[in-house]
Amino acid sequence: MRVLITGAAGGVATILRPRLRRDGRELRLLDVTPPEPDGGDEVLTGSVTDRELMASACRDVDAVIHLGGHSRENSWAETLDVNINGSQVVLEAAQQAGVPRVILASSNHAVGFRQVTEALPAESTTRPDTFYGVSKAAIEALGSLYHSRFGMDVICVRIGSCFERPPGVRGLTTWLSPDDAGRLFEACLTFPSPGYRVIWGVSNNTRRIYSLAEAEALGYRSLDDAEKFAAELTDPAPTGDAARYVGGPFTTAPLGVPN
Ligand code: 15L
Repeated sequence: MRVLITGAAGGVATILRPRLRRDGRELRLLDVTPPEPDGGDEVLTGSVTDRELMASACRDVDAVIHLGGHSRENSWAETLDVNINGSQVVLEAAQQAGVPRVILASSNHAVGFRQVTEALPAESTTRPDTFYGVSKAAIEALGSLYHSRFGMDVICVRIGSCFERPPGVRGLTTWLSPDDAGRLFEACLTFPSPGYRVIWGVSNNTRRIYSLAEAEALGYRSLDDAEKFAAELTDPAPTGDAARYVGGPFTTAPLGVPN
C-alpha cells in the first residue's frame, strides 16, 4: 500500500507519519518545504497547486491524506489559491490517477460559528468563522462532489486541536491527541468502502462537545482525554464570542489577516 501525504512537513503530518508507518506500507511525502524522510519514505517537493506535480504524486497511490494548505487565517487570495484551488488540484489528480480513497483535513473552523451549546453531529452544516473556515467548508464540498461524480471514497476530518498537548484551556474541549490522531487516520485508511463521510477528529475529552459517533462508526476508539493536562493550563479561559462559539478566538480574529 502506498499513501501520499500532502503538507507532510506540517504539524499534523509530523504527528501522523510515525504512527501510520506499517510493514508493507510506503509513505510518499509532499510539501513545499521538504520534510525529513524517515527511513524509506519518498519525498516530493512542491505545492499542491502544481497540477503536473500532483499528477505524478498520485501515480500508483492507494490513498491520499491531504493535509496541505494554510492551517490558519490568511489573505483571501492565498486561501483561495492554496486551500481551495489546491484541494481541487489534489482531488482531480487523485481521480485521474484512479486513487480510490482521499482523506481531507477539514477543521472545527468550518463550523466555527456554531454555538458550543448546540448538538454537534459531524455533518452539521457549515458555519465558517474565517476565510480559513470557508476554505474548509469548500474542501468538504469538493470532497462530496468528487465522491458523487466518480465514486471515490472521501472522508473529511473536522480536526479539533491536534498538538502534542492541549494548546490552552480551550484545548480541554477540542484536543485530538497524537496517538488518537494516529488511530483515527488509520481507521480512515482501512475502513472498508466508507463512501463520503464527515467525521470529527477529537479525543474522548471530559469536556468534549463534538460527536464521536461518526468516527467510531469507522472503527476509531479514542484512548486519550485532555483533562489530565487541566491543572497545568493557566491561560485565562475564553470569554465572550470566543467562549460562545466552537471556533473560539478565530471568531473574533480579523478576517484575511495572517496569524
Ligand atoms: C485549526 O484548524 C488550525 O489548523 C490549528 O492550528 C488550530 O488553530 C486548530 O484549528 C484549533 O482550533 O485549535
